[in-house]
Amino acid sequence: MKIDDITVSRAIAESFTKDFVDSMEVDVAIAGAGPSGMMAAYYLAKAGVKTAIFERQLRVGGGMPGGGMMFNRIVLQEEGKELLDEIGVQTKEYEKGYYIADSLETISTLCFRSIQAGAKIFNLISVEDVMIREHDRIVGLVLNWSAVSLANLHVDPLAVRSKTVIDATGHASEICHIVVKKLGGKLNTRTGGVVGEKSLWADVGERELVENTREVYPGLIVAGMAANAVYGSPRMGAIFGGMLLSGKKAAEIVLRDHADN
Ligand code: 48F
Repeated sequence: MKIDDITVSRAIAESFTKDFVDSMEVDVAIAGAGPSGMMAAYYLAKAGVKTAIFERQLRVGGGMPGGGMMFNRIVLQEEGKELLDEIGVQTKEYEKGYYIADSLETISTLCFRSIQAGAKIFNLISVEDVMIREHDRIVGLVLNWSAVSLANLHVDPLAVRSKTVIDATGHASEICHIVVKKLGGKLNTRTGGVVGEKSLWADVGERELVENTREVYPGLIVAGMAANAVYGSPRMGAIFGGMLLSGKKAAEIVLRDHADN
């Protein structure tokens, strides 16, 4: 067969555009393809919920591929390890109750599982705003190519509508910051704003992370490190069980809410 260059180009452009246009109305729009965002997407897609993730970077994974200080390994406690067993990532017990996994194997499996379950992941796209309607409810995300802000170009964005948004943007908790800054929005934190993460304390940080994973504003759930930053809990370094459990809990909240409505 002779390869036609234009067929290759048309296949890429048409296939991408079809998925992108289809994702303009989803059940759940997730900002950030780190471990918590992809774990949430996996459980949602597996349950038949139409889910899209928008990721600013060229690659997915957020802070996971770098492991701890560029040693590409991550540590998990028992509950986190069980989630890796479920998606087929190998772990080794290091000491009683402490499991070690390869950060690249983990993040690539999370990406593979979430896409195979039916989630769409769009990389190189940044969330630059939210969409709101009456009753101060968030009803979607406002997107632009990451290259636009990198090149400092003045280009207007496009929008996607969703029943629920998940802020899985990590330490920066960007979507919650947007809500506070642009909507004067009152988050349901003790200050009404983003409280800010505390210094490293893995034991407390991991425990509080799951509690902090919740609806922080109507239509907006916060997950992963963003949840601890928003509610004022400690960071935890390169232990990742909490991130996975947080993603799973975010998915469970959505499934419960969508079943009620
Ligand atoms: O930072 P990240 O990995 O968040 P996470 O899922 O996991 C945190 C851990 O990696 C680590 C940790 C472990 O103890 O604390 O930090 O909570 O992934 C967040 C992703 O969101 C993307 C960012 O590029 C990263 O891949 N992101 C951030 N802001 C935006 C965004 C935005 N405005 N639009 C799109 N993507």
